Amino acid sequence: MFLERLGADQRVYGAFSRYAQQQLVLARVATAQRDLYCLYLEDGSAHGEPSGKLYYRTPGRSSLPVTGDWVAARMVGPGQALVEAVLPRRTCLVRRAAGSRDEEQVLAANVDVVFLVCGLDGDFNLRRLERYLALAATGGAFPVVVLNKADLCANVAGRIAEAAAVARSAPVVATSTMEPHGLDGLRRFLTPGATLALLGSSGAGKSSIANCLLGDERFRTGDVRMGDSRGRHTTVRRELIPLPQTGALIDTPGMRELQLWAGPESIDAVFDEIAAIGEKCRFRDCSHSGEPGCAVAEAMAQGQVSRERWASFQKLRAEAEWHEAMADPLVALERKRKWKAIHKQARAFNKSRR
Ligand SMILES: Nc1nc2c(ncn2[C@@H]2O[C@H](COP(=O)(O)OP(=O)(O)OP(=O)(O)O)[C@@H](O)[C@H]2O)c(=O)[nH]1
Ligand SMILES: [Mg+2]
Ligand SMILES: [Zn+2]
Repeated sequence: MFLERLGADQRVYGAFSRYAQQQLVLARVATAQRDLYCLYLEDGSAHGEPSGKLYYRTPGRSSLPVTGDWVAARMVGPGQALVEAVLPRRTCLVRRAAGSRDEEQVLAANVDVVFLVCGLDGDFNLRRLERYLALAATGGAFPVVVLNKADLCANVAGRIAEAAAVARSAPVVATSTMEPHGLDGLRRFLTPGATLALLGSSGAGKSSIANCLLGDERFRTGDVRMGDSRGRHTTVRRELIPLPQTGALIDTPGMRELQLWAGPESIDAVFDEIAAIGEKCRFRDCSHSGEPGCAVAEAMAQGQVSRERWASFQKLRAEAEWHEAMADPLVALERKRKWKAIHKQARAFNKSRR
């Protein structure tokens, strides 16, 4: 069963069953570009477009098919299909759309494990890694931090330790596509029917890793600039490809900047040690910016939390809160009212101490 190999399980077949009676077929989206899709079918592949009903009744662009989606398709000719419905997504990788639109963009759907690839050359950046971890937390995919190009790094153990401090409970694996056993650390995540996705900046080695796991030079790779290790945006689309035995892999283009589409709770999940300390603050809604009895300020003074990580948490939290507030004016109003009250209390307290 080809689609089973690609990850179709009870849940997928269950969600599809109502469409089976309408002479539709189950398919998985390999690529989705400008409303043109490449689909995997149980017996082959097809090109697809959204049906008029799907296209015009969609609540927003993010509900249209993306790479990794399970869909119900109507065959309208040899190798030609109309996608009638997108089955509920179990997980997704979502960010804020590039440009000025305040809109979410779903990068891929139904991803089990997301490899957050970071090169151990000039690409290594813990603050960026935190953003990627927040993206994974938002969509529910299991994150694995992949430190690639281990062959170029003199202190791999040190880098792993630094990344692990930020990754918290997420595994950190060092890899090299240049060494015979360089990807052994990733193999345990290739479980039956699992969908893996590769995310990271351009030049980190996502396509090189994909090719090694596929055992095939399926994706084009490109060299990086000498000075700053930046890639040249060689990969230009998101594409799902079956792995040799079981499961599937999604290669993606390097992201120039990652704008999150995350709620405050995903940020708290990524910075769980800080969020936990924050719960000990005197005020339940402490903004940790000078209120009395702030446990975070105390933890920083004692060196339990680094200044960089704290600044990063605040920045991402503020971004998330801003988006949340933008989404619903009533939420924004309520938040403002609460903060005002807290700051008033804090000012009064500070005054009384003086
Ligand atoms: N030394 C070393 N070089 C690597 C490794 N993995 C990839 N590279 C090189 O890094 C460069 C970029 O690799 P790609 O696989 O194209 O990177 P990418 O992440 O797919 O980049 P985009 O498609 O632009 O997003 C290529 O020159 C690869 O040969 C590695 O483990 N060690
Ligand atoms: Mg690539
Ligand atoms: Zn506080």
